[in-house]
Amino acid sequence: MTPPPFDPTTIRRDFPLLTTPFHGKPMIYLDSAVSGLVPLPVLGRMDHYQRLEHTNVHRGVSTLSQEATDRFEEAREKVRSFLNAASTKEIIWTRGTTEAINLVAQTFGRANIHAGDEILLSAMEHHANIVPWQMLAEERGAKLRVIPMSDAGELILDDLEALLTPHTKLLGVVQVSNVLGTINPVKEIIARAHAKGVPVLVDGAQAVPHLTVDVQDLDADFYVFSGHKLSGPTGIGVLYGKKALLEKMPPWHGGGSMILSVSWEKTTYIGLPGKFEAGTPAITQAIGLGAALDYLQGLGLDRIAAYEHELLHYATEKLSAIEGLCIVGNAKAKASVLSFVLEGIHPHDVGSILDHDGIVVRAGHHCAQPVMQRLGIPATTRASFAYFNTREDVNALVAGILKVQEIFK
Ligand code: C6P
Repeated sequence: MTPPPFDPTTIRRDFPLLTTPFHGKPMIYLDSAVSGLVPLPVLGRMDHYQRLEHTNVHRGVSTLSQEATDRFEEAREKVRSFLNAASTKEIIWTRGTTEAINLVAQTFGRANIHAGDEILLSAMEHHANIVPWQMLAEERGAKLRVIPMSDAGELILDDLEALLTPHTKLLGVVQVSNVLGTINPVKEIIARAHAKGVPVLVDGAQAVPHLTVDVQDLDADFYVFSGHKLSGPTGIGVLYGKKALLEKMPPWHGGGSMILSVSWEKTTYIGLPGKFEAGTPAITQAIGLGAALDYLQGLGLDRIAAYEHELLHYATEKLSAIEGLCIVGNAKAKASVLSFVLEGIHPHDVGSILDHDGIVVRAGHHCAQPVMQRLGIPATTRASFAYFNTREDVNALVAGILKVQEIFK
């Protein structure tokens, strides 16, 4: 049976914020890269769980506790299936992308990275995939090296083999840049790193809302993302790691739920994934993330990707036609992010004036200061698109930008 056409008008009804007056107008939300809106079915699922199903998990013999544990573990299975991981043992709940990367740095990193070693990162990483490694490098006397990028915002991979030295202990790369929208060829990068025996961590925070991800096909060693960019709630994220690697890594946080036995002399730990999940987890949020995956899969991940691709193309054409506007990030492969600068106008002013018109965008360095330094700009204004945005939203953005230019004339 042919599915009905992708219809953002109907989908928009699931997002009350889009019909709530904002500065006296309906809101135009073009900031899904900072955090996605959560649709009603996901809110409903969390509300239902919290009202009628909630207690702590992995702790009790009560029916309520066993059922809460089942719901929580079903959510983990949904994530496993979403990423096509081989096992739920490879899916570790975290608070988000940032915590997942810190977990890898503090466990895999501390166990494997020593004085004189190198960590190779790309020039377009978010601070979340720089700072944890810098902290570790400082502690260990290791060194960060950087895969350069072109002015268009594409990684320059010509010298990748030379950058992968016998000292390289990990390569970290973002799949989709949060500033430039660039889709990096992570499968190729992983294959080339593996040929030199180097494991790879992929930051998928901006990729999972827009691309179909198969961690086995990518052969990623670690893959991380946040629930709140994926139509789910904040406070929940995922570390995927290959079982063989996770098993060798020491635990990170210690406490309840991650132990097999504790005495004053010694503690022993349970296996995966619990070894990395000390304390009461974000149960409602994990169930919410599972519901978000159901919701997105119900809309069709391929259909979302195709729709957003077309919308980005439309927006790129429209914004390119504005005199005095320069798009930042012109890679051939891009997803859902459109950064720009306006000649003679600071991005913060652009963002504030658009905001008064009910258009929500982000202005700043987007937690990627090295990208700004590389491009020689202090900041950009960034519009980011989701499956509920429409051509009308793009037209409103264009009108808003023209108004900003008029004010600064
Ligand atoms: N980027 C943005 O506006 P957390 O905060 O842990 O959920 O995600 C961090 C993060 C890591 N990697 C990438 C590529 C990201 O885009 C983000 C979050 C937001 O671009 C907020 S700074």
